[in-house]
Amino acid sequence: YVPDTGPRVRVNQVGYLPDGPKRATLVTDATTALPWQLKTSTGTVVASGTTTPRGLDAASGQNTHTIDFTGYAAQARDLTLVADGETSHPFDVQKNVYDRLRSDSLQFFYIQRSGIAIDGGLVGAQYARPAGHLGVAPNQGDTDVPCQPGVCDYRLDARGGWYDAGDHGKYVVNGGIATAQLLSAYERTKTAPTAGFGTALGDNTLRVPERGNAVPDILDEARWELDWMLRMQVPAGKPLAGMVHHKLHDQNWTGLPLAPTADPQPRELHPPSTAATLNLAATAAQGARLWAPYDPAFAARALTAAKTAYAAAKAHPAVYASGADGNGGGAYSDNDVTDEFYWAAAELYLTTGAATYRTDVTASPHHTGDVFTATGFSWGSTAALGRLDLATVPNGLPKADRARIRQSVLTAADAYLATAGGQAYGLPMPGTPGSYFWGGNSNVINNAVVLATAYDLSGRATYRTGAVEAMDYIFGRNALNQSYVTGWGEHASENQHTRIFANQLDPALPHPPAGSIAGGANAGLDDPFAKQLLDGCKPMFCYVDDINSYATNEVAINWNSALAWISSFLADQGAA
Ligand code: 9MR
Repeated sequence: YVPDTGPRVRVNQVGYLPDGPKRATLVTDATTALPWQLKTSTGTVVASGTTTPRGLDAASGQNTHTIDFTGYAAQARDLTLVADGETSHPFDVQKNVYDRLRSDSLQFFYIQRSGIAIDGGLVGAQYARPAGHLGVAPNQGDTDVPCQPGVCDYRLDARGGWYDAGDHGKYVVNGGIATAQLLSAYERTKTAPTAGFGTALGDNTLRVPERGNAVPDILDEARWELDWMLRMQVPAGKPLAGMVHHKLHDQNWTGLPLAPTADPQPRELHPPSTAATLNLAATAAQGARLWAPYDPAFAARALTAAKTAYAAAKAHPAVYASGADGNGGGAYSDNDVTDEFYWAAAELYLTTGAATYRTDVTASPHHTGDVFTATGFSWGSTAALGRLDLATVPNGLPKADRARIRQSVLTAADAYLATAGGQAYGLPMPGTPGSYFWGGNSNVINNAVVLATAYDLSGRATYRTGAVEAMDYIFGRNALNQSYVTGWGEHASENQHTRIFANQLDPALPHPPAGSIAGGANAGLDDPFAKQLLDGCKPMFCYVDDINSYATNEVAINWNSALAWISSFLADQGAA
């Protein structure tokens, strides 16, 4: 199988900021510098130069050159780069190049909502559908869900939340990081000196049913999930009260396509876990401080639930979800919850200022350890979420400790810059197969989030450059010439693995909505379709835009939340 990778000049197909970095990658056998030209849509050459040969790139197996046209700063549409006889896909240089991505990436969450009819008047008729999993036949949940046999003697009303990904499962571990990233995108508008454009995330900025309620729409969206996570908490008086059920999903896997309303499988609550409990503690605590001005009663309820959850987790610190519990839904197992403890303690401390949480923060190994690993944070590795908030949200940690925390973000960003500088395609991930795994696009973006936060903290342009350039990889400057975000870029993913937006299987169904990101290249080839098609692929080639490849091409809330955070940062850069 040889994919059609189009022109050998690889650009960010969406575009570049006028005052941002502008680099492209040429794939060529040439070993010496070649001339390049930047052309307008009518063929006028507006910039030119010579390439920088880089030799063989390990992640792609390609010989590449870098084209640097950062010097070009005028706004224009449909530019192309020409080198070695090849013409790139067209792209824009515009201040507002990312403006609409801010709302597109967030819109994904409304369309993934469970337990509510999706209003085509808001998001387009093709996405309209009746409410799923409200106990209306053939659905068997989620308003009155039993536990798996032997797990509990009660049922819960666990309606609502977002469908996790291409499946109809709902997982507290993963709901947590996704909610947190939406909350942090919003909180950043309060804390980042370079944001200052917070109205872009205010009320009436998203097409959600709550628009016009005087609450920022991004908080309305995050609350849809947080309300559900609160429902997953074990009731008082029951064994493990205050803990949180790990997940709720179908008894057996279903096929594709399948509308949420048509899912006939029994739904089940799976056992509580310490990880899920801490995910609720962290996000409910963060939510409490953000909802305080808008809905004090909800904020108070969230904080109480967070404290109860945290106490329950401390009482039951090693209740792990089983890695084998993967029928009908994903396992999301995680046998190291020290990072979730740190994250939850940090959020509770930031919201309450209480000494007991501060003690737990400073006693955690993650408070002094390196939480920013080379391959980035993710659902199972959440210490960075706590660290980033301790660095950005005002708090009473001793001055020297606060300075050390903030410096740790800059130090991590320096490492990501160094890594990116060594990559033919400019991404802040090491060029080894171990950097290309299930959902890795979100880890690339999360490293960009650290770079962006370093810029927010320091104002140093080099970090802004790193954060912006990392996204070139996502939007097409890569070995496959593939933009991984639906509707964004000349050659973009549109056949992601999902039961709802399964156009590839049924033309009457839509593609995923614009702003949906695919998991990305995965050298593990963890699904049979990718395995048979792509066996032997170089890491950056281990991706296919086919609905059957769930391990390279699924949608997921935790991947879109990373995209939403960075999109808001990028949109702010254009407005600055
Ligand atoms: O994102 C998850 C990834 O890190 C794991 O390696 C993978 C296998 O356990 O599961 C991914 O999460 C999936 C979840 O288990 C079920 N819903 C779809 C998620 C995205 O593929």
